[in-house]
Amino acid sequence: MDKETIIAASKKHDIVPGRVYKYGTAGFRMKADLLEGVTFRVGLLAALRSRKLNGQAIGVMITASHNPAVDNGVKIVDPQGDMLEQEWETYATNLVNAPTHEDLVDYFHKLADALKIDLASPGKVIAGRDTRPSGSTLIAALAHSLAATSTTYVDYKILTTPQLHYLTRCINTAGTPGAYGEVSESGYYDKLLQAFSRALRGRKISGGLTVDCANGVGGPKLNELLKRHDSVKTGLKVKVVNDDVLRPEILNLDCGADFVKTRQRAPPNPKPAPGDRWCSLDGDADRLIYYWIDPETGFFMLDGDRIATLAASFIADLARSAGLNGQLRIGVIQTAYANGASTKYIEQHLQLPVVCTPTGVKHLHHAACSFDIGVYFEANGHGTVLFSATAIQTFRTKEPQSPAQKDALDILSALADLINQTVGDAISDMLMVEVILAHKGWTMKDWALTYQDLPNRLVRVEVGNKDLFQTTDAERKLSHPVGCQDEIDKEVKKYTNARSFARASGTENACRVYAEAATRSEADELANKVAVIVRQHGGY
Ligand code: G16
Repeated sequence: MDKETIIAASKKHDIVPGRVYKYGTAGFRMKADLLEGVTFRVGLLAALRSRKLNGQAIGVMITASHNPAVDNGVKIVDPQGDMLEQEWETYATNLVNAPTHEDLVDYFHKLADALKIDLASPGKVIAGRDTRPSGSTLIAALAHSLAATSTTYVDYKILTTPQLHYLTRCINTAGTPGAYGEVSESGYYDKLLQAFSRALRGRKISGGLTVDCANGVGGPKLNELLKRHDSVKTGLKVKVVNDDVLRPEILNLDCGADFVKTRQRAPPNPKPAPGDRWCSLDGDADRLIYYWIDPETGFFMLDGDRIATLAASFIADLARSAGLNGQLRIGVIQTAYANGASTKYIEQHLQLPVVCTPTGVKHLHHAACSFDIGVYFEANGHGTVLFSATAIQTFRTKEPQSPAQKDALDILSALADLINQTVGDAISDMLMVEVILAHKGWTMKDWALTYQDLPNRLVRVEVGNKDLFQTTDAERKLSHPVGCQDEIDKEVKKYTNARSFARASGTENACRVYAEAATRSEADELANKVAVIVRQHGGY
């Protein structure tokens, strides 16, 4: 690989100097005009990663998800569709921060030597982007670095984040016993729709579903899926709203999963009618939040915790009906943001183990892999259900002893195809929720009544230096700034059934404070008091 070619290409896509870039929870994410050089350099890392892994395809996704339209981001997808291996996050950070073009190429070659990567071997990278206009400049920078490193490159253009994860896995498993699906966007829709209809097993969905697409990429992609869907057969009647991707400035504006979750209310436009079933996707369609307006009590949200409990209870029941009791380990993975009432419900009512990890699906995904069936969801609606190879094999090969057992095994097998096995996927999760509600014959109210959430509040706190905030105990406690946690604990003690924690956001330049308590006013008051403490320690 010719050093001069890479240096010449790099000069066309310089980083903005004087800043420190970090591969965080969701890759590099910041104002889009800072990202051109970063994306070029991410291309170099992807080129190395592919060669390190014997030429398997590596994915690069350009998105800033729930963040404003002026932001963008770039992250790397590993061959099985999972997040970039953690050790490589450090290499990505080092590569992007190289001060000069010459230092960049030196580090690139040093890394190749240290990791014993044969630069003459073939490499392959695929890419996708959300609907942000800045995406095309970033894709051009990526293409340039892949050309400079003679890496085969396929641009899949506009995709949801989970679709790019799907395609990456499909390419790398094609022709093997673990083949994940057809390598195309239409293959994705076909796989989901076939599995959806199999999972329903003749049951019909009742009542319409309105889907708020955050004016992001989920809108056109959901419309694509619906074009291929037979609503007469399944009963699913979807109305798509907030799917305008032609006015970039309205992306995630007063709509979408993040708006609904953090504001704890429905989007103002269009307004849900009482009794209707609604859900919201986020800007890149990997998060999902359900809600409805109870005609008596008003807005009611069914977030990632509710989706996790719904999925875990349904799957555990199916496993029992299939005669797999005790044969498969089922567990639920949450983060510190999970409502305390959901954790109690899973442990005490569903009798399933719960694991708590730091924020970021990569952590949850990893923990879910230690179960045969790992249900993982962040409260923000980001998550999926992972089935181990053993579990999938069992569903396919176990000899059913009764028609009920056959039913349960077939549904489990269909769910393993319906639920995206690579990463949280709002469209696939939505179909899963619809299947479960249809099987249980549940309304939104039935689902809402399974347990009562503790009132909670999430507050965003701007601080001088968010990096001062370091956590321990799966982010439930602050180790730094020293003394800050003691002050938080002192406040928490003043309230009933209360809990609060603070952490630095991995996607925004701010800290987040979460508080829950026995009443709404106590949760609000506690969150505000902890926010004051965080601000005081925040380095202004
Ligand atoms: C990303 C990660 C999520 C995580 C979120 C946290 O979400 O993919 O797993 O929950 O960041 O954000 P923060 O660190 O700012 O609280 P997304 O949907 O923005 O890609």
